Amino acid sequence: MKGNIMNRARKWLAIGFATVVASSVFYVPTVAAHGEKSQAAFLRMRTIHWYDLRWSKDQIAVNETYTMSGKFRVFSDWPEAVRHPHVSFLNVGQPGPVSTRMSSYINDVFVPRSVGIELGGDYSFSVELKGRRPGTWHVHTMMNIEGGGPLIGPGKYITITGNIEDFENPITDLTGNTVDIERLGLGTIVGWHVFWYVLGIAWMWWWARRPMFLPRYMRVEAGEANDLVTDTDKKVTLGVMVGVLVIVLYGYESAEGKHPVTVPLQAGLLGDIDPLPVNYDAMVSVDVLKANYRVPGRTITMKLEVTNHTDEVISIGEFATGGIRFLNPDVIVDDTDYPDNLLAPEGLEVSQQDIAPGETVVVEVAGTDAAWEVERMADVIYDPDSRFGGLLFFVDPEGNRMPIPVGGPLVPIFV
Ligand SMILES: [Cu+2]
Repeated sequence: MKGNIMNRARKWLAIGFATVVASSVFYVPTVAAHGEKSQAAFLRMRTIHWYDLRWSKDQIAVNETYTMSGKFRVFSDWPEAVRHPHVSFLNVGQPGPVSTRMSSYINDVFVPRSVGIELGGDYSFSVELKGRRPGTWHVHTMMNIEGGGPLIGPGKYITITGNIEDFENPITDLTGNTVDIERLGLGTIVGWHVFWYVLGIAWMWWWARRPMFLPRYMRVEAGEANDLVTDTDKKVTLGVMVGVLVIVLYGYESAEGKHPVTVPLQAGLLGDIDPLPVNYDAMVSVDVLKANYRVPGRTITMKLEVTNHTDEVISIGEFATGGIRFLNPDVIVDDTDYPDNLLAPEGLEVSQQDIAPGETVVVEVAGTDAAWEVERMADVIYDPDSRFGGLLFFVDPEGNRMPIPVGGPLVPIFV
């Protein structure tokens, strides 16, 4: 009976093992997701909207730099689950320092620390990155919000060629020395750690040469504890004690002599950055009359009341949400080499494209693409707040783009 159960267990183990092996052999990942897909769709649609993104290159060599730049809108209908972005950090989503961040700017303010950004504001940003580790890496724009977590922007594949051994990161400090921070102080750090570690081992060896436990225990029990520590032991102990103090003092003095000018870590919130001085929302007003999405499906539809406050004819060119861009090909053709998996070049259908100056119209807009499912926006069905947000881009005859936020309840349709 027992042997029977064991046999059956073995059989199922073998089947399970074979299944795991087989599935991993046949599984070929195509487009890798890097965290953002698993985040709640309503959070991704109602926090930071990245747009006008540009990557100066997507092929670089080790030590070569590229720039990731663009704009972002801080959505005004910010979800309760994320704290307001008064302490935010402009980050880069990549698997470790495959490239190093040389500089980052928001509205031309250098932002090595956290900053505050305002709800409803538009900002420009740029990040310069320097190739370090060869490979093909999916690099994301990203904003970390204190009390909210990582808000991950669109990711693009960047290929770095060369050899990591050639990577250099030279900086000139304020005392005029040029140092390579890739290797700066490495010898000193390793040297001191090894030295103290060896000293600790030597101290233990000094005592552990002699029998350690039972004989000593018995002699302590017999009242002969004092005989366990010899005169030589006492001299060695004193020598080590004085030696350690002298070496610490020497180390301190020599470090002071070598680096007479040092400053503490520079930290602290850089304060609020003012949004770009352009008020797109005053140019066009959009009311969402209703918005739906089909379950299962890959389409979001909106009925919008649009008023054109400008004195030019404007056209609906794009709807963007959660990094996905649905384009109306008659108005906008992407020339930025936007990531394929997030781009729907012909994904936007509109019942009326052009809106005359001063005119108020009701427009039906439908965004359709596999990305809606692949990026799991359709998973808004699982979210506790079925509201969406996004940017609708209107384009004037000169080609200027006006991002106008849209948002509101998003109601699923099941039949
Ligand atoms: Cu990624």
